[in-house]
Amino acid sequence: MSSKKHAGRSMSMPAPLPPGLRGNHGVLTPKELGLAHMLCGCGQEHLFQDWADAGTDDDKKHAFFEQVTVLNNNYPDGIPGYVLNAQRLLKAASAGENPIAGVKSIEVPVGHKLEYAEGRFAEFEAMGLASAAAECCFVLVAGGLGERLGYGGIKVSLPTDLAAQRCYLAQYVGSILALQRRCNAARAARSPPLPAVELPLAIMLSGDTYDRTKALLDEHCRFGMSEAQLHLMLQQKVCSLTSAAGSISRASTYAIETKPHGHGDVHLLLCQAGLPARWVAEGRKWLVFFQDTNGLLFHTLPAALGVSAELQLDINSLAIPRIAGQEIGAITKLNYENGDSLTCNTEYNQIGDVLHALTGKGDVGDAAGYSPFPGNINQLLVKLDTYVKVLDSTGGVMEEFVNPKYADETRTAFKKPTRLECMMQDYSKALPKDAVVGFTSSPAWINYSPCKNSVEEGKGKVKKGMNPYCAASAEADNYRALATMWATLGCDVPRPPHTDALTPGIPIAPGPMLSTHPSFAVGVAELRQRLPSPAQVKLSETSALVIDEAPSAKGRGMGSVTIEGLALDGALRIETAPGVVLTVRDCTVANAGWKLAPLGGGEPEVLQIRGYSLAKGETATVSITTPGTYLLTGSHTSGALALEGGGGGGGGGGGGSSFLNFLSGVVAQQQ
Ligand code: UGB
Repeated sequence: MSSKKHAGRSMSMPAPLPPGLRGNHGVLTPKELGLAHMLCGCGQEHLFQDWADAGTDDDKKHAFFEQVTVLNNNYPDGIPGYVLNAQRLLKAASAGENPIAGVKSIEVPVGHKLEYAEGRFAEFEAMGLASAAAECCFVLVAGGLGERLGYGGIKVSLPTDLAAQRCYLAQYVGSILALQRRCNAARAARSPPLPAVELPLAIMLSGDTYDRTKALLDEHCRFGMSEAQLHLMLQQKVCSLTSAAGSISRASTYAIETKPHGHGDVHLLLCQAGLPARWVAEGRKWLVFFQDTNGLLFHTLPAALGVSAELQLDINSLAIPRIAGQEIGAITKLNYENGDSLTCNTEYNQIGDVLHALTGKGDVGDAAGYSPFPGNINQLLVKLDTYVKVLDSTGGVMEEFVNPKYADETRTAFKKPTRLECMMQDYSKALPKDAVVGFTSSPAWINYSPCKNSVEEGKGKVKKGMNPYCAASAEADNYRALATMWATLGCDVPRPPHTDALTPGIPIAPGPMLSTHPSFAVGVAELRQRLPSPAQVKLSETSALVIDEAPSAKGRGMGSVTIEGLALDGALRIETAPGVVLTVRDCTVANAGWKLAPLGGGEPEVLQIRGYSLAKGETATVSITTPGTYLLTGSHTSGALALEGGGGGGGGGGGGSSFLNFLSGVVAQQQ
């Protein structure tokens, strides 16, 4: 992947080998000796300190050079290029150089602020779904291990909620496939019909997450995606550095300490894989970048795609109103003295200083605490043809930065090793001057609630007046988002105020546990079809409703479950197989239901990071496995109920009540 300019130079003028290496000439291959010269040529002789003479630890020495080969190959211009960049950035950091030299003012960039189902929301959404969605490719960055969350597993395997137990990866893939089915239905209805498309998904993983993510995908048959539409990319780490001179840190006598280089690696990996160029050649137009644990991601995506399509934005940053001081970047427009301007993310650890320098005020909010600058949620909609041009000119290398924690005021020694980093959103800094840049902001309740922080970290955020962004808040916010959407359409869904009764120090939204499969409804117009008479839908504060439908290619719209009338006070789980079309009408369900319960100790980590478990008392389960058209009606008001539907020809079912009636024939005649 790299041009290895520096490696070539050091080969032509070999640096003298340090003592630790001289005794090893006999055991090292010519290639290994070349790498040793290269390292010494860029000031890394200390890496060979304490090396034993030939005959001792030889396997470890060969392993060391294998590691060097990987590190060298995975950085443009190799390790020498990395060291040079580090020296330059560390010198600037040590001198306290102004990162915004030449900037004369800062302002809020142009963008659309959308409210759910209000103003132009539905119009943008329709625009996004009509064409842009069929021209989309998706890129998930999931190389982060989630140390802040205190979870040992991979974050994409975490359930978005305990009610449906669907993991983030299943949620994401399910959402992409739901969009794909809508696109293909619309394409098939054209005259002449357009061929079906598959919407590709590329996932950037790291050494920490690759094997487990691949195993998760294999175990679940890629959650329904085809092999051809899924691409896994492996992000490598970079060398850690111990000094401003760019000295590489040792993990042990024969190993280099490495650290992640940041989510900006995604551009380099996409460029190397040649995917964007291939996608453009296939006629695709948009690229959606997103991160690993935002369960709300797809609620606003169609509308944001509509904004991108209407304004032909080269980059559209999805955003939420940002609370001053919140640890999310700020979308800013920087105006330079030479007349240039740059719309970009200013990261949360810099925005305070930048604002202080430019406005004299720092990162302060309005009366309600909000910064004037939209908050970056690292969901980026990028115009693909421009992206390919930028990759051609940059090789996918985005601007890097370094953020050392200095040991004292001399700003030379570090408290712990540092490294160069790069950020996905800094793609905007590589855009040509005439690029069209904007943002689409929506309220956080519908747009952003990731699962990033441990309970303890979350409590700290709450003390500062912010969303804790932990497992408990993410789960509650997922339920609350659906509850708010249903209520906006006119359903009776209570939304009591936040409380930390169950999760001390972390106030979360109580209310019904409402969890629907991504295919249930894509967009507000389709949700209206799924809930055609919202005044007839009432969920109690303590109810749980899970709709886990397998998508139906037939039936009314693309969703297979329509709720015309339901009064629920308890737990109802509806599962439908492909080809099932179910209407819920004049239906009452009451049972003891489910309850979030405090932990007793010894629970698995997935519950510990939440701080509670889910106690399932009684559940009315409706599981229909045979294709056909069904009506769920009547009243069931005692005990648990389990109905396994047969149907199709009108048979099957169970439970011995009028709760589930098979009306396939009758409804089929109506169609
Ligand atoms: N990630 C990788 O894939 N590889 C890496 O090397 C690192 C991360 P974090 P961060 O939305 O709250 C970002 O660590 O970097 C993936 C924005 O910069 O969760 O602190 C990782 O798996 C910030 O502006 O976030 O901050 C995850 O999916 C703001 O938007 C993603 O990158 C902030 O996110 C983000 O990694 C936020």
